[in-house]
Amino acid sequence: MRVAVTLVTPTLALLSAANVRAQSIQDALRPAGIQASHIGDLWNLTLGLCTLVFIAVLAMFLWAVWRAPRSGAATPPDTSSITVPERRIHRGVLWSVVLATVGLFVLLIADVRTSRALAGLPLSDAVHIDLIGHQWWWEVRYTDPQPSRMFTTANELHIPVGRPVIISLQSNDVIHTLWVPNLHGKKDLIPGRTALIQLRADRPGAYRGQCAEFCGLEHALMAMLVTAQPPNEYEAWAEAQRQPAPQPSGQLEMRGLQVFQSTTCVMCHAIQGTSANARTGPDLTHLASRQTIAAGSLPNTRGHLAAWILDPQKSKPGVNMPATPLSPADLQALLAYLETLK
Ligand code: HEC
Ligand SMILES: [Cu+2]
Repeated sequence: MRVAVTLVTPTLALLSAANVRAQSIQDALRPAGIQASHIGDLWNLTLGLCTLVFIAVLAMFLWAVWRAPRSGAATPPDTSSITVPERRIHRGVLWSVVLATVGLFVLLIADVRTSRALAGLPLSDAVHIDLIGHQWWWEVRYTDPQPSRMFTTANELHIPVGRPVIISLQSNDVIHTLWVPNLHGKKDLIPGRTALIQLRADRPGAYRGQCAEFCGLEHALMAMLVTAQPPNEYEAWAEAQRQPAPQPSGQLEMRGLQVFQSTTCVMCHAIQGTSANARTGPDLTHLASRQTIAAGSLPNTRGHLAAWILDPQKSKPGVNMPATPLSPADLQALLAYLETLK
């Protein structure tokens, strides 16, 4: 299995080219949290048991072939097994059935125990996140009993190591599936319903997730990045995200904000601290603090941002953002402004 995974992973990485962040991992066999370890244990048990059965069946088959008497064309047919009941064969079949049943029950019990363990994650002091699936990006809302402490971001989750996280899942359009293999199994985002998933990261790191339900043309380019970090780093990140976007100070950046507010961008995007307050597209208040744009499809660099704004259809055909023709001066100003959104 390891071998297969090792062979398949680089191929997939090549296929999805730029959208795989080099430093993030996406690997169900390397759990980074307690929920994924429960699932990993179940997988190891299933693999171990099935390997034993496979080896046993193969060994018996080879033994039977090796033991069978050699015969030629002249050898008379051996019909003894039809006429004389073979007690040994009966016993063999009986034992196989008993062993198979016991094996299946072992798996069944392990499965139930895994489900119970997954449901038993202690949830005190949890971080609450609302995750909303869109074609083809993730809206992320950090909720809080105090409304002033809530904030919205997109496509990148930050979570504190060692603290439980309760993610409430909803969809804006079609069925999507959240899957961050290092942290947990899959869970569907179904329109009109709210599902919950509880997880905890026990090791800091960057874990890649992927929409795991075919949700339309750009399903393959609907990734997300989960950064699990020490609690103090997480708090600092959350505090920075709660702030509105800084007022631009330079001439160029001020002009960029004007470009943003006077073109179509404001019809779909929000930047806290400005008049832009639409929710059709990702919240851009802290765009520059994210590593990727367009749900993990492109690195967040000036060049990619420029190409994205001028013609998003080229990077992600079918995407729900139109091309915006801008003069080079306007584009440079807009980019300079977007880069201040730390
Ligand atoms: C009709 C709605 C619409 C308009 C108009 C629009 N966008 Fe978007 N934008 C979107 C959607 C939807 C996405 C998410 C695309 C995806 O990843 O599938 C997006 C993504 C982005 C992203 C990537 C954000 C991220 O974190 O991944 C940036 C940056 C962006 N838009 C900037 C702009 C700018 C600048 C303008 C104006 C020139 C603009 N958009 C106009 C809908 C729109
Ligand atoms: Cu999806």
